[in-house]
Amino acid sequence: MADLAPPVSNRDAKRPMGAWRKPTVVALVMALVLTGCASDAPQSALDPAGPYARTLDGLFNPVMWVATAVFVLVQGVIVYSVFKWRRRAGDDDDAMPAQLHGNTKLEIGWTILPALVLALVAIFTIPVIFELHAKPADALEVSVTGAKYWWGYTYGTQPEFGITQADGIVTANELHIPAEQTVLLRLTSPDVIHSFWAPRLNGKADVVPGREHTWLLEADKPGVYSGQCGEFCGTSHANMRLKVVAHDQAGWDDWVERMQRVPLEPVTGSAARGFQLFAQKGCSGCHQVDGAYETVAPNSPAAPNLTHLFSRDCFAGCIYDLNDRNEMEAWLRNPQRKAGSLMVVGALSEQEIDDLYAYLETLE
Ligand code: HEC
Ligand SMILES: [Cu+2]
Repeated sequence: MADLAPPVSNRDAKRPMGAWRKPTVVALVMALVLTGCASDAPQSALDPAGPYARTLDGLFNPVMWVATAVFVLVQGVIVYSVFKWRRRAGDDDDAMPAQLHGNTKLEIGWTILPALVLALVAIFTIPVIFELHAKPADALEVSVTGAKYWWGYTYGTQPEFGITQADGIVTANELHIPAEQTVLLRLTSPDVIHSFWAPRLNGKADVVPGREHTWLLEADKPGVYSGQCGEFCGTSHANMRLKVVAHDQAGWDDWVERMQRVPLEPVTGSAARGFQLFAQKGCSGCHQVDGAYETVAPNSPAAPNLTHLFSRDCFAGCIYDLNDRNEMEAWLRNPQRKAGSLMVVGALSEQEIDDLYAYLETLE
């Protein structure tokens, strides 16, 4: 690196012209490489997949052009000045340039102009702020909990969306919604500040303890839209991902129907032993299973409701594949494989892990 920035003295009049070429080339190459990142990124806010994300994109574009114009103008003046008034060979090294102080016209100009630019940006921005904080009456409502380091979703009884069960639907990490339907999220946190972010469906919304923020989502088409926590919240912040699964009408009806069926308690074999172990090993102290383990220990950390665990594809903040049995067994063997995980269990024998797995598998 040393040769990139050789020690340069102000007085070094004979500095060769080529000295600045290398850093310039490096910077240009880096700019090219960085702008080349991830053309098919699944989480790109620049590839909106619903009306709210499109609204934001529609704000981003004009603001970016305004910012680009300001950037080009300011940098242009700087670059122009640097070249025009640079020190030339033969200049008198000890002479001071003319010292100027104050220019009222310029100062008024560069105060008013940015204020006007910001006012222009505000004209675009303010209506969007209101649009994104509306609470449409015909929306599907979901309460979202951002907890260390996973997402919980509770759907209250809403017969117009097929949810008729008195205690609604509770699930984790995968947020299921109908496509082409406004969804109103009510965001809260039991611990620290998180941020709910599914970039193709809307921007980030802070999830703050002791407050309820609302946020809107809507997907144009059925599909899976990935997202993640957007606010540093602790060791496994980067492992606090999520998926939004948007269904067509038939898919939504199936999902709702499945989520309202209470799983049967296993009575024989490995799964029945797993069912017993679920209480004996303390799992039920933290995890709820509807119809079987309804109440958790008062001081337990917030933990995913496991009633329909196997209706999902991913677990533990959507970082592990639920269709891969090895991932789940590794999790039960050592939940600390996810750094900072708040799941604490004693050592389990391989037999116990098999039995617990057999029980968990019945939770579909
Ligand atoms: C001290 C509380 C606690 C205990 C006890 C506990 N867990 Fe957990 N469990 C958690 C928390 C918290 C998470 C979420 C971890 C994360 O994603 O960061 C979790 C996640 C899980 C998940 C993934 C769920 C999902 O949808 O992401 C499964 C499965 C699970 N635990 C099973 C068990 C089993 C089986 C036991 C008993 C052997 C157990 N847990 C004991 C707190 C606990
Ligand atoms: Cu978080």
